[in-house]
Amino acid sequence: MSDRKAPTAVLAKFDLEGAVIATGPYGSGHINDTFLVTVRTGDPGSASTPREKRYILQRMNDSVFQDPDALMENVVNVTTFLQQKIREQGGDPERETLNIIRTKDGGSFMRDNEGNPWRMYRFIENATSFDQVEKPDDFYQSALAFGRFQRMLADYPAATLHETIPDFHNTPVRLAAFKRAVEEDVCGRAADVEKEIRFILDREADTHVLTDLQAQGRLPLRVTHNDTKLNNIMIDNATGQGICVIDLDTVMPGLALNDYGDSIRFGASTAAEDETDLSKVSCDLELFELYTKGFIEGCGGSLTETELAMLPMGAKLMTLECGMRFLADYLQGDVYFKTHREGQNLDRCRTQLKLVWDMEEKWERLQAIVAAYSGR
Ligand code: ADP
Ligand code: GN1
Ligand code: MG
Repeated sequence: MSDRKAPTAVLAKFDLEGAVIATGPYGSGHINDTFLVTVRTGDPGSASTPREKRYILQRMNDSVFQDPDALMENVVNVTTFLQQKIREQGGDPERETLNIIRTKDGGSFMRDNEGNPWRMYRFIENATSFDQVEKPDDFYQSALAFGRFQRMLADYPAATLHETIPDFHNTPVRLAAFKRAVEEDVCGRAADVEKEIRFILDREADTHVLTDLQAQGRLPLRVTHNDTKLNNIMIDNATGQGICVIDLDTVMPGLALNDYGDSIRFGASTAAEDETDLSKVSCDLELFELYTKGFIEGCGGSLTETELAMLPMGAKLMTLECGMRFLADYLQGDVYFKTHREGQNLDRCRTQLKLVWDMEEKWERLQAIVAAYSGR
């Protein structure tokens, strides 16, 4: 990230509960520019001890999300809906979903002088978002929470949601975009990654398995999160439970299998997403099992027979899709995902392809695990 501090002019527009005392870059998301903002609350002249309060400020990535108004309308509506549900269930709506901090003139976001869109959330305290599984139970808890999240949105009016990124998990469309990136080869990088290109093209037949089932009406469209990485959930430091699902930019109608699969590709891997030593990368069967158990439980019996049967395919396809997205971005000059070093998107692609390969090797075992938790 180039800017180390949140711009004062932007901070001044938000309705904060005190004077800003610190700001700095935060988190490891690949899309938005995220800052932690700390304010000191209370009247400086009063006898009571001043307290600190924290916020998350984000410059939204408007080349990825081209319609910030539509996106924030989704976030406002989804979080309001979730807050109501959480309240009804006796939970804490200020902690168990995102809370938007309004601008002083009541907006859900603002634009700076250059037209960049910025928004702010209440910081979820005493909870952690993990970049890798440290304790297996955290992964199980994340599965429960992502499953529950989907269940809570089961009666959300899906038709009112804007599609913030069209065809976001349409794998055949992603494959077509990947092929274009290979053909155009704008950076002259394709020749060096022939092996990876071939690996992806060899799996063309897989890419449309789920979209075909969907087209045949055999997979239901649900309101899903669509970006269920482990670091998009806050795990409560005290209880160890998945307390809050964050990063709601891609909440859209989608397949439950994609939410399941995206979590597996990220969290059930034995290595980081950008690990350079591929011998360290594999799909951990214990973690696969834990997540499968938790997700099925979290969905509370709502998954259909076909969805259950297709869970391993969901895991494989989300991993393959992510691999082709990373490679397409590498070929296009690293214009989509944030990178912090040369070749990082290629490294990310390679871990995904290694995971796909490993899942194929373990295919029967993945299916057996899923069957054991599906009541089949
Ligand atoms: P990106 O789309 O770039 O991934 P996220 O919205 O996921 O952006 O935010 C990046 C990181 O910032 C998250 O992984 C998490 O660590 C942290 N974060 C985001 N929102 C909050 C919040 N409300 N409270 C605490 N941490 C947050
Ligand atoms: C991005 O925003 P973040 O870092 O949580 C991406 C996901 C990818 C992921 C790969 C909007 O997620 O689709 O799976 O990187 N989000 C968007 O790590 O493209
Ligand atoms: Mg994120």
